[in-house]
Amino acid sequence: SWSSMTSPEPNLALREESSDFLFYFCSRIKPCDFDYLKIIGKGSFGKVLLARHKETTKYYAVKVLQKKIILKKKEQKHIMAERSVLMKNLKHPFLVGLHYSFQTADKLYFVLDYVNGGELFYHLQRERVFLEPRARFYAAEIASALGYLHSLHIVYRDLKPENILLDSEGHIVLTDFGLCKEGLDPNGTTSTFCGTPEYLAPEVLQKQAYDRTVDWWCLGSVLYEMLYGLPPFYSRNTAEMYNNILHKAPVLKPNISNAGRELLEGLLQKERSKRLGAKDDFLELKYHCFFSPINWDDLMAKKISPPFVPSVSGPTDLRHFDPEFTHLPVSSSLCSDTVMVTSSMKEAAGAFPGFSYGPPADHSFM
Ligand code: ISQ
Repeated sequence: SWSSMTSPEPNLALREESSDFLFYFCSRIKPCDFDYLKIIGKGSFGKVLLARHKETTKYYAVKVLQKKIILKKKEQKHIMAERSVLMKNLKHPFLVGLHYSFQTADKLYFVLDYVNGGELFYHLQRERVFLEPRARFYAAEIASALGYLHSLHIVYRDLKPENILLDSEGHIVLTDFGLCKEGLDPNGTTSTFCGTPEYLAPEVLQKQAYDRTVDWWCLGSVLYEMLYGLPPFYSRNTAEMYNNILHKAPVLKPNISNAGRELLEGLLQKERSKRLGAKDDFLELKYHCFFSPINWDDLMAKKISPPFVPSVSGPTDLRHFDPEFTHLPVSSSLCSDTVMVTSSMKEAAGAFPGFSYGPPADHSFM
């Protein structure tokens, strides 16, 4: 047979690359199918844009990553991991949905749900703290999303403020699977350090083995900040904060309920084997008394009215996005139809085989 005569590797690579090629020309979706309206987020790898699909006039958040930068950082495995995570057919009410991914010679594109209620922590900063029922609602929606990911053997790992958005109704949407927004250190050199360490679990800080329990630590950090107004272990001095995360007990002042403090103590356990969720994962949170007012079936069905509705007038209302981003000019190169297979770009172009994705296209005309 074929497979016994030749190594399967080259065949596989060929098939995957040509499928990208086919996808690009045959599918209904390509960069120029969208109008790129505004930049709504920016990181070292690329940016997130508000885009309108020309034909349907539907709005999407399109994440555009520069292959060159990813390759320089030897991060392509990371990106392919994000894509495969996003595409494990993930469907959950509190996880951002991926509609398509595709690539050109120099860029990768993710077409995602567009969410414009603002970052959860934008609202937290305005109000300093949330009352317990509101914090409980957000923590429950986040916990159910994390529990869902864990059930598929996915560890989110870097739950952090900027990845937690509200939709226009006030429900949680988690974004960014395995990508860090920050990345350039002050010298502009490459760095493996992603963002601030405030939510990093002790085992991650120490570069030890980690598992799904890191997510419960991060949830504890988010809940702590919602209730107390500052992250646990916070210090202006980063070295001190590191030290606090590793060695100090969290300060749990008695202005919150006993159930709340007990939950935080369980989630912010430094030793991961003792952390709440170490044994039965999400179930241990689900049945914790802090969450006893939550009907989890109603929560999943979005039947619980959000405690706060962000004021947005419509999809193009960008009031909750940082003007630092939205005032930037949108690059016109996003819709230049310079297609793959140009020789100088071949190195970058071939590095992400099988990246492109979309609903099956209609090839009956061929
Ligand atoms: C969706 N809507 C707004 C902002 C976003 C940022 C990252 C990923 C998805 C997003």
